[in-house]
Amino acid sequence: MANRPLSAFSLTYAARTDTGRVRARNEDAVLIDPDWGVLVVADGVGGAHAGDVASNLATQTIAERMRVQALPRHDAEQTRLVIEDTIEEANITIWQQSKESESKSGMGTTVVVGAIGWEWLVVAHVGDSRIYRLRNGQLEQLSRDHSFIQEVIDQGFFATREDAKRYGIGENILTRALGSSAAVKIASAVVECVAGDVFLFCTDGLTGMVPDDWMRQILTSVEVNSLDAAADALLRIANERGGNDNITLALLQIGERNQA
Ligand SMILES: [Mn+2]
Repeated sequence: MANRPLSAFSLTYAARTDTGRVRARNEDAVLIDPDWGVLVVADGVGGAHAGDVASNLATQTIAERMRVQALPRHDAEQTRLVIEDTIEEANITIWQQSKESESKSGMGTTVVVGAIGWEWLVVAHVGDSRIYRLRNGQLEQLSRDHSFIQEVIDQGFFATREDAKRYGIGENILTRALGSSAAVKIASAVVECVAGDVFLFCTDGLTGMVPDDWMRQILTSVEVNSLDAAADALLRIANERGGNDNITLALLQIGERNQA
């Protein structure tokens, strides 16, 4: 493991995953590895009972690959490409296993990944799990869902998500997922980090239950409470508002600059 600090900033992590109040099983998966500065959240879908197999394959494959191959931390663009390769490898692994047994046939998963560098974060995703950044009290969604509802909005058929829902467009149709074919298109970006930023990686079991402005308020309270308190609050409110789906989140707080 690295002796040098991964980042110019002190970093704090928190993660939670919960079955929610309706589903019998938790098919989400989450992994945070502070030693390697990596966060992964996945939401398993489809298959008979293999959604959790797919989501865990995604988090484990990505984490293992990170541990054997040191990320080029000085080079954001190189790191972004390594993260994309790693997600492609997870995709192949899930896709192959889905072909090998009947019980895993059709399994797939969303994935969101964050990998910290010196003064930046690489973010990457496939599917409708999301990445948000809180900065100066503003919550910004950094990812765009790979879902049918997002697509019809982007194509101009509806002005807002609420309009599309009123028209009967379902929210659960993914246009991209890991494991559904041998090749996958990944969305990725390099994001500069500033002291005070809070990054949220989460599944739709959180965003479908908790309005953005509530998430913003809870994440803003991190300044006075702890990151763990914010993680607990987000989970609790998602459950209080119905907990219709598995709820999973990972938080990364960019603290003060480390003293040289
Ligand atoms: Mn979900």
